[in-house]
Amino acid sequence: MAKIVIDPLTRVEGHLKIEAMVEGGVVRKATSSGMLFRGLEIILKGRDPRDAPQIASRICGVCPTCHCIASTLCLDNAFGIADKIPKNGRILRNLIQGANFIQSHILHFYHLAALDFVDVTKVADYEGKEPALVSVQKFISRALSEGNMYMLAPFYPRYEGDYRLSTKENQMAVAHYVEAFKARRTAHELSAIFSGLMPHQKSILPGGATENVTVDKIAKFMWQLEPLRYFIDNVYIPDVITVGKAYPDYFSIGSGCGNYLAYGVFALDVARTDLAQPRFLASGTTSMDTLRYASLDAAQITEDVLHSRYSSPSGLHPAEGQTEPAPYKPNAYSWVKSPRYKGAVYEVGPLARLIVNYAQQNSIVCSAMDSMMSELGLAPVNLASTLGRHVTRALDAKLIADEMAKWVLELEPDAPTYVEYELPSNAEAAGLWEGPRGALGHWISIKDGKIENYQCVVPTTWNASPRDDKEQPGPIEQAIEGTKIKDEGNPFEIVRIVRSFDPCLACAVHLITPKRTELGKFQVC
Ligand code: NFE
Ligand code: MG
Repeated sequence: MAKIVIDPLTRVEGHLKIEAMVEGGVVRKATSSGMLFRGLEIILKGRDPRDAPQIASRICGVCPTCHCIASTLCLDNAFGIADKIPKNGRILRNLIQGANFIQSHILHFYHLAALDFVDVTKVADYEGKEPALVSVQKFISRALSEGNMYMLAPFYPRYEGDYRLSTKENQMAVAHYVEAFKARRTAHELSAIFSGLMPHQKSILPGGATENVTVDKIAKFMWQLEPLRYFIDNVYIPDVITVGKAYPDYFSIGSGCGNYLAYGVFALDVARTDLAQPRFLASGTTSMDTLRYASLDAAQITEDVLHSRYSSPSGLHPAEGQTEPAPYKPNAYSWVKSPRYKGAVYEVGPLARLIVNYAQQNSIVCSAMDSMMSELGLAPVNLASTLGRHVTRALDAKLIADEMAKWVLELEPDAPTYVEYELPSNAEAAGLWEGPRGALGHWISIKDGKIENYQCVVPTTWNASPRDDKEQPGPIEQAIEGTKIKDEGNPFEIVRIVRSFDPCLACAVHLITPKRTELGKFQVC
């Protein structure tokens, strides 16, 4: 049996290690390990609850807005004002959140995952006019002419994939890699119109949002959203389709657990405060086997820690959750806990979000997904795959950007954006929302005006979870198991599968020297 160790698996957020046992060219067992302890849940204890949204948003620089909103929803609920948020406050939150979804999805495809399918060394003769592209082009040419591939960072070192795009398609993809930086800047600036700053926005707080709504800001937002919608429709989605047509087998590779869960995102009304709140993308669960929609019961969420580096009890609901680090716990191989729903393994993320809403027969989602499946000749089951996750993430970006163009027109200039509240001495509450990478939950308990307990279960906790108390592998582990590996010394199939989940372990840096020649370790045992 051969053992593949990929540590760190690069081009994901944070430090992720993947191990795979291969026999007869097929992965028989895979493990996913979060190699970083952060302890934000512990840091929050004992603090003023009103500090939680700002501290919790520091969990991540890529998805800070969803953490801020999940934390704010906890406080809205705890303070008894969840159904009193003014219309402007609700819409401002959606717009600030939507801009971050767009930024994050473009980042993931162009700057993290697409390089698994694009061969930058094929663009050496590109005659571009765009200055940024020309400089990328020059640096690639110099590295190739000097025969020093390590000059090609961040494109190299890499596993050598079976690169199938034509030279022209590769050239185009690298041009779009450069354009995508500008798109991401535009998305951050879009958010900042109403959030004041990105990342770690300053506007969203319990009761609504602080930024006043003016005609100028509405016009600026509309004007700035348009280039992003153009980029998504004319660059991002066509590029995903190009990759999909070149790699049709990746619509059957990396399928995963087949169960999907979403908390829902983008409030359309604040009349209700529970998971039945009308949201543009609704909460719920489904499975690829049945495609039947079921509503979600948040009381059925638990977190196992049998194989996680915590000494706290296993199987607790997050409202009762504990975070006691135990770095040397026997048989533990990850700092990630194992969230489960009704004891089963669930995938979260854009695929989960859209397939749940497809099962619920959300007409906007069904129409977008049916037309994409028809363009690529796919059935729904093919979306449970490496490229299915990319396709649904691109559609997620489009659907959200299109709705944002409508929401901004619903803002009412000079109308209130937040309501006042009183701080209770004691309360317990949850904030369930979605980040770009999927279902995000925060749970708070307040005692004597201070945070007594705070627990977060983030999207990557679901997807990168290790085996649970029943030894059920997590979604990423299941997606890798059963995969055929052409060459154990160059396991590009594994990194393609893992990156399709867009994992984010934490915003910390694990250093690797530029001279290090080893991408992973390969041993026969
Ligand atoms: Ni750090 Fe995040 C998103 C959240 S992932 S990127 O999206 O919450 O676990
Ligand atoms: Mg947690």
